[in-house]
Amino acid sequence: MQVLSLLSLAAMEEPGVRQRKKATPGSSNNHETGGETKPSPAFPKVLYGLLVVVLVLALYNFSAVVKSQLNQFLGIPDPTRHLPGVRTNLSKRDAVVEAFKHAWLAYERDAMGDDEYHPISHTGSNLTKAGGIGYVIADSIDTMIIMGLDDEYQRARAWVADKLSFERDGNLNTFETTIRVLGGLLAAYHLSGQDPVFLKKAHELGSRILPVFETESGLPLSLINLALREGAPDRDNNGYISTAEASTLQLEFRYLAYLTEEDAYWEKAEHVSTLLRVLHQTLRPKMGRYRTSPIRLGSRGDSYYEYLLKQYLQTNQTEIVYREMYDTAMTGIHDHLVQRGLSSQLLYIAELNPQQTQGGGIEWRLVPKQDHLVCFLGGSLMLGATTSGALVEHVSVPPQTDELTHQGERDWLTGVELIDTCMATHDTQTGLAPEIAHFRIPGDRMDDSVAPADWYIKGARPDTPPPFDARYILRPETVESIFLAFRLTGDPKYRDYGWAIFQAIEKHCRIPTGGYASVINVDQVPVEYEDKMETFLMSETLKYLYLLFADSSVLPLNEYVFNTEAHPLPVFNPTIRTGFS
Ligand code: DMJ
Repeated sequence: MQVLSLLSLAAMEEPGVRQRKKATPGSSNNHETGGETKPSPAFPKVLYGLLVVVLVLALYNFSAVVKSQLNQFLGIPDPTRHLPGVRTNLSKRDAVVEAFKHAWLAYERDAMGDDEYHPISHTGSNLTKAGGIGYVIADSIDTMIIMGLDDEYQRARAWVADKLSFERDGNLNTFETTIRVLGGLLAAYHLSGQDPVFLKKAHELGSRILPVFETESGLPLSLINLALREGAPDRDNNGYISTAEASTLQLEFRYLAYLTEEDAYWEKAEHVSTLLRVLHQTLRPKMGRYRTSPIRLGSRGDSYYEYLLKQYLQTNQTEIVYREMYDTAMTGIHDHLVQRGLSSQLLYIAELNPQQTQGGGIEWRLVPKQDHLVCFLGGSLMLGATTSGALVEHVSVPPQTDELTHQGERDWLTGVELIDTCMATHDTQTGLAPEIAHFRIPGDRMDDSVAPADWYIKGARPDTPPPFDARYILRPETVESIFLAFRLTGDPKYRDYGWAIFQAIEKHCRIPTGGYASVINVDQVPVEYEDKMETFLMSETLKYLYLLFADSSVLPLNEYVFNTEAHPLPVFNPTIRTGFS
């Protein structure tokens, strides 16, 4: 199409060229009117002109730089700068499907219907004594649809239709239930071609969760009793709810509102965003019922930032307020949290911890600690750069500098570097990354023999029990970012990264009798297991790996947003508008 436009532009210019030549004394036309029989001197000029056109066209077609510059000069959008098809890597994609089946079939055999799975003891367990609500099943069902596992899907669907009950008189975590079960049912509804079973269950669950918002402030309560339809505060956390927990319900509730046309879901979830906006804009954490707490992209903070961008994307980039909140937050992160390793210059995201000063004030201390959870941010920044940070409607793959705002360019580069850092933390005995990495800083008094590299696992000592930080619990964040980076760049190095992680999981986490287990020390071979297979292995880690090796037309990024548990929800044009700006 664009080649055609260029040709028609060139054709339109031709007469003008001839006209100018006509007016030139001694030009070929003068000879033509003179009726000369000898070859016209204009002929070689036409040939010459044709040669130039052919040359330009050849360059246009074979040189991306010339094409891009010509297009830019002529104001023509360049198709090659848009999403090129990324082909499936069949053998790697199928290896991931096999891994999913290895996990699912073991769960189905040993613990069907239970909320959690323990692959070494071959048992299941539930989150409350009142019985399970199918955490694993709801979390896995959309992955089955995406992978085309029809037999497994039919059995899981039958369980949802016949056995899933929310009449459970016990306290469940509001955030986890929303992102895993509600998110999973909503994605299953969409991907199954709108099977009403899933919407009915999602609607019922949403209505049972809704009472958590019945608080003085409108901030949700951390726990929900689905049978009593009553929220409850988390006493272990003195009744406080973390930023991430309060702000990671919105994609699910908005989509539920859109499907059911019940505005309450939208409004209650959105009210939380209005409260958090004030909090983050004024940077006065000690407001009213807010408590000063660490500022971090890891646990208790992570998905707040993720959902700022994704709320903007979910509503087809129409809710500008979320873009503004996202942009402000990313600038804050760059101003305060982005750091570099001492010798390697690895880019990482530190934490800010509040400390009481002698005068009773608060001082913020930078802690060189990065949770594995933070690794979601690399891909998220890149996705944000190509949407919130884009100057054009369709950004190239990979983006060209002139397509991004200054902030978009900054975020893109940070995202790329952060993924490399996350990959560097896989440089362990197992090739798996630890739960938490610390980075060397001047004067840290770390012994070089314990922390020879730029990053280290705090508390790890030979011949002593491994610290909590040394675990790998099948988390998805690095492969999530790798998947996004691959879709946005087409750079095969990301498939290599993902494949290396997949192989490490296969080698060290796979239990021969079925399922996958967490390992308690990524720097010890052979590994010791923790008898737990987290549900996010099947909902996130294996789904993102599958998508990494699949065709880029599977769940295109401009049509879907993935909730924080990797459940894809479609982008839609909202009928309800944000009530704040
Ligand atoms: C998932 O349950 C979600 O991604 C959540 O936002 C935090 N991380 C876990 C997986 O690591």
